Amino acid sequence: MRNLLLLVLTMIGLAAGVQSAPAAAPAPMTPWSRCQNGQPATYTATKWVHGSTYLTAAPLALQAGDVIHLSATGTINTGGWSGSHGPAGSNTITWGGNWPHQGGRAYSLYGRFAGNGVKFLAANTGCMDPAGYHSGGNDRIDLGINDENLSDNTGGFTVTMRVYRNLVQDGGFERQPNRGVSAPWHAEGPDHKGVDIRLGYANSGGNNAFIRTGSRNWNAVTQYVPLRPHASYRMRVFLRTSPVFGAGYLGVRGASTGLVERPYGVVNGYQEHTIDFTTGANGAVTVFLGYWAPGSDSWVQMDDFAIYPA
Ligand SMILES: [Ca+2]
Ligand SMILES: [Ca+2]
Repeated sequence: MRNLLLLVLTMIGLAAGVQSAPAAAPAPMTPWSRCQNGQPATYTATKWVHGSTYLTAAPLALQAGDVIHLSATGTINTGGWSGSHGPAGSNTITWGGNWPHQGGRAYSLYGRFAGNGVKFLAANTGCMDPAGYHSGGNDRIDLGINDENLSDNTGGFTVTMRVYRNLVQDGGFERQPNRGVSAPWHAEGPDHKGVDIRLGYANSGGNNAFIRTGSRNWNAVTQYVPLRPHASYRMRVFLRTSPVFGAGYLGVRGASTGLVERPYGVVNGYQEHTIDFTTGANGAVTVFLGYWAPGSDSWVQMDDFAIYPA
């Protein structure tokens, strides 16, 4: 009787298993999600901006894919009858005259993308995607005070700039120009590997990388990633494999010794792998994902590599 009950329960369990949808893989972590969720920025720096500043470079430069957050504290006195102001300036929107930021708030701290000259209020931007301002690739923000007469100003603002950046470049393979593996990505091993360009195999976006072979060789996709020594990071990647597969390994290697690697096997549908590591004396690591092939046709697809401060 007891065995029968177990059998019935097992059958119910199997039935439930058949009916339930496969668990969706978690969304890849992005600079935007890191900022929105209040997680540590990849880089943080502050700069004192004097009240008489026309334009001065923000403390951190921009790369493609960055999300940024600018905020400021402090007070400036802008001379004459114009009074004292915080970073948001006054409620007056400037028009005409010699205001540096036409259409901005008078006496405010503003930012300006060096690449296209687009200006914005920099008092407290919240999470901000430079791509929304048509700023792409390597760029710089300059900071200034929106005042027609800067020469009589005193005081200044302390500006804090946060940059949320995936330390793996082109971690989603969206900027790969062709089917081969191109910089900043590299390959190990003699067999077929490359990038699927808009073939519907990606975990996110349009592209992913793959290795496919019937050999018994080691093949891997790698990237050299400069990091800070003696710091803690988290690596993430999504992967899936053929039903017949070999011995997979992913992780990060230091300059001389292996830091962390993890085995993986058959994965049906994209699955996220996370590895926490510390760099020790290494000022850079090589991120890798590969496998020893089983001697029959097999493949692995990979997407959304990321390294962020832990
Ligand atoms: Ca003034
Ligand atoms: Ca992708």
